[in-house]
Amino acid sequence: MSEEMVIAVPEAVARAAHIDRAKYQAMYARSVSDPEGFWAEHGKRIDWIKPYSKIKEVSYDAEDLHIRWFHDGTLNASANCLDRHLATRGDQTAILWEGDDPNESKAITYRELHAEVSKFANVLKALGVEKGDRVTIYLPMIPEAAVAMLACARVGAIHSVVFGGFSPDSLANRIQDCDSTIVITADEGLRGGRKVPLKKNADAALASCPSCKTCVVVRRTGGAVEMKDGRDHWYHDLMLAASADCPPAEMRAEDPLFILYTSGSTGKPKGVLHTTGGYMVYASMTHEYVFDYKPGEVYWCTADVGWVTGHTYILYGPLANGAITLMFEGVPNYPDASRFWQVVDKHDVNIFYTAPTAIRALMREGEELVKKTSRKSLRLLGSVGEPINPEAWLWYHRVVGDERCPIVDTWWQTETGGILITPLPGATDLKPGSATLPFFGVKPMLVDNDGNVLEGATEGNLCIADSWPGQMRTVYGDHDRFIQTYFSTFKGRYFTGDGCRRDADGYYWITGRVDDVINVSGHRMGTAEVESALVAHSKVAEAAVVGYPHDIKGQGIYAYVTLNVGEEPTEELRKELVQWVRREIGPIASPDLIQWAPALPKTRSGKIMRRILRKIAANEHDQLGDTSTLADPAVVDDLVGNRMNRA
Ligand code: 6R9
Repeated sequence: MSEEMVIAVPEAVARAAHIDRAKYQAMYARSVSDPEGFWAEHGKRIDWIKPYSKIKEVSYDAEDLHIRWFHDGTLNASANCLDRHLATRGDQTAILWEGDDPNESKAITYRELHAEVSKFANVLKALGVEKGDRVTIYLPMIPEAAVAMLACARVGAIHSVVFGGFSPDSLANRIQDCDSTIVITADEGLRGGRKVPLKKNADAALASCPSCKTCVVVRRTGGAVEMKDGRDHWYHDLMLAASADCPPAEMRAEDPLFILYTSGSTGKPKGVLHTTGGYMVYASMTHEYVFDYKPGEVYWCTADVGWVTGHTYILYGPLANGAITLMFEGVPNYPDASRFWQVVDKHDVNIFYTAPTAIRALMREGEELVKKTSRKSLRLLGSVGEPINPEAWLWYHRVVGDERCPIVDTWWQTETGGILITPLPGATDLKPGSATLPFFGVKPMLVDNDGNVLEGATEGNLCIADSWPGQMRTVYGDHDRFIQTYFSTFKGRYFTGDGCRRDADGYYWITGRVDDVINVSGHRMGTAEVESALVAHSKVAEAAVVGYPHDIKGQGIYAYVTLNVGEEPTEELRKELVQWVRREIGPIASPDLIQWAPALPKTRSGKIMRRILRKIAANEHDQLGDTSTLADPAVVDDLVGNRMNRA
């Protein structure tokens, strides 16, 4: 082992785990030397209606790009999450729901969830939803979100979940992009004691979506909302009349299961499309092995179902495995910053999976808030969403896990469907800050900017050499963009957009995005999206947005704004622009710092030199590097002189 700190697998953990070191090595070796045989065997962990005979049909060649897994098999995802468990654990809790208010929680059994999903599937059918139709879901973290998603899967409709923090405009764009004809929302959401006007936002969005003709509204808070005759229906009214008998639709392995929009390097979010068979195999397998899940354990992933982590590791993976999955409506610091650990004690949570930004925020509140809780039920911790700095890792390990619980730092993406690089708790010695080693069937590779494959201990662009079953299949409605974005930078390989270091032990250390995507509190934000929101303001002439290091968020949003001639750069305008971006995209896109830029640094050919803007934003203006291609060097002097981040 190399010089970094290493935390060895505790022997008791290895003994009790599904996978120990020897098993990992043997299984991994087979998974990459004989993928067909490996996945033929592991594909069986899912219930198929018609078994597959084909395993993997993949070409990463841009001329003929296709990705198909278990192609001739048929199945239904909701049947795998519900029906298959009724005989063995129908009365076991499926979803353990904890409300925003600490006095509100409920347990829903597999049998109850099966009935609710079947009813809502019948509701969808009665509203005219058919196989292949797109259904937009804009719900808070309430059980109805799971019901709606699984009901779509049951009838073969494609769900597109839009995070409740997105603005009416963002919601409208996502409804329009996939031509969805129905939206499921709630009167209001509840987070940290505050109400989120979901129905009001949906109304505003629907005003610009004429082909979306139906809106189903879940009553969550009872707040007053307008209901439009003929378009809007109360969820609970529709459910009253619905039958709880709805046979699951027989879907082909490659039929779409869901679309999930994610930010890229251009202004327009991409509709990442996942299909049914491979995704379900990969979601359930990674959930069982990465979290070493054992029957009866309480598993809690704190993500929102609006993100891929919520899709795969609150819903599909755990439910396919018959797990008890905890769903939390609230936030980490309400009523106080001890809430996570209170919930852990209240429900005897065994496995806890959260994001580094939450850990850093709680770390700042001090140990006492953690230490006053027991947490003795915990046995495994997880991290996802961004690189975890070793300091936060060690705090999580020592303070939250009492040095007893291994931490799985799981690297993956919306596009990958499930975890690709991760420790397995019984098999992998840990190094704080490293996502460690690849999961079964995953072949990471590092390449330089010219595409040359780098061997040994090195650093480069992270690519994946071959397909795995959970991989996205296309960008909805734009297959060329799929090929362009992921398979053309480095021919014949899937390019992740991340930079990465590999150490002498073969451990992977993700260093962050190498494209124009920034990671704010574990959420992906395209700088181009924020820029186009800014320039949509009537007083803004030009804008450039970069990320800068932020203690809690990981990265903060730093915007350089050039105003139209004659506009005054005032404090009011600065606030107005922040509000404007919040309204245009959503609170997660709020600029943290806005610097007035009389001009932006450009090359003689007019390209904005973002490298320089990043350095100034990071307060590293003494390391600007080569500035000889600048059209006007005085521009940079002005920006350095008036920089906003002097931390
Ligand atoms: C699951 C999810 C994906 C991007 C990814 C990378 C960053 C995620 C990470 C991590 C370092 C980890 N990322 N997990 N970086 N270590 N354990 O977050 O999906 O929202 O699509 O973001 O997040 O940069 O490329 P998504």
